[in-house]
Amino acid sequence: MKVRDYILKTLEKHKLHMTLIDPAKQTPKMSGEIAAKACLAGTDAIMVGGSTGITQENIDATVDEIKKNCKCPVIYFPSGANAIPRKADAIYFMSMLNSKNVRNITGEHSRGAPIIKKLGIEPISMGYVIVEPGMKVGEVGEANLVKRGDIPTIVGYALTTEFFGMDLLYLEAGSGAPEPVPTSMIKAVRESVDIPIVVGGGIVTPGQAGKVAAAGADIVVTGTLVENGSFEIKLRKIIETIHDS
Ligand code: 1GP
Repeated sequence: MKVRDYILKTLEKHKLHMTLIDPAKQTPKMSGEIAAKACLAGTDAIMVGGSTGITQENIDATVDEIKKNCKCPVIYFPSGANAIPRKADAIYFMSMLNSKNVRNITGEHSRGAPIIKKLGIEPISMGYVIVEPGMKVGEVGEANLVKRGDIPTIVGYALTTEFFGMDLLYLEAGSGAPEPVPTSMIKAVRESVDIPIVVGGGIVTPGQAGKVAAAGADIVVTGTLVENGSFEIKLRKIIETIHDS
């Protein structure tokens, strides 16, 4: 089954949790171990990527280790066209709609698309919008950050994503953000578009995950949480909260 279909079919049953693993933060073997624990905890897919330090070597080795340890789909969460993992099941073909640099809107995409086509990786189109504080991805992506609570602007980007015919919309506060995207913004977006909404950045507790899901997120992403030692119990609670929402 295509990963896009898997996401849509799963959404008919429950909301999804995805675990983001950054290959630059640990060895490929350790990434494989994290993926194994995340799968046991019930995550629905593994996303692999990071804003900096991605090389063809570390991304390929990381995807190999994850696939050895976990049956979930592995989706590349790209930072550019320079290193595309050969064995990923799918790639978020994502345009950072509020970047000031065309490179992040369509530039890297037009360089990467022929490689993706050749490798036969499934592209899943996505509008990617960075909300304050944005953290590293806001900085390297040269984002014109959407202010926290700026409903008209976030709704404008959400409608743009839907009108462009993209599969998913990702509202990103940035990895390690002190707070997730405000629930008022997620609610307003939910009321404006029908496409699935992904929310990530700064979600580290079941309470936060529950609020984000209740506000209208269909897919909740956590990354930083799995980088810190023993995370299994907390992750399991977060995933249960999302699946029960
Ligand atoms: C980052 O949204 C993801 O792109 C995950 O963020 O690392 O804060 O969980 P965290």
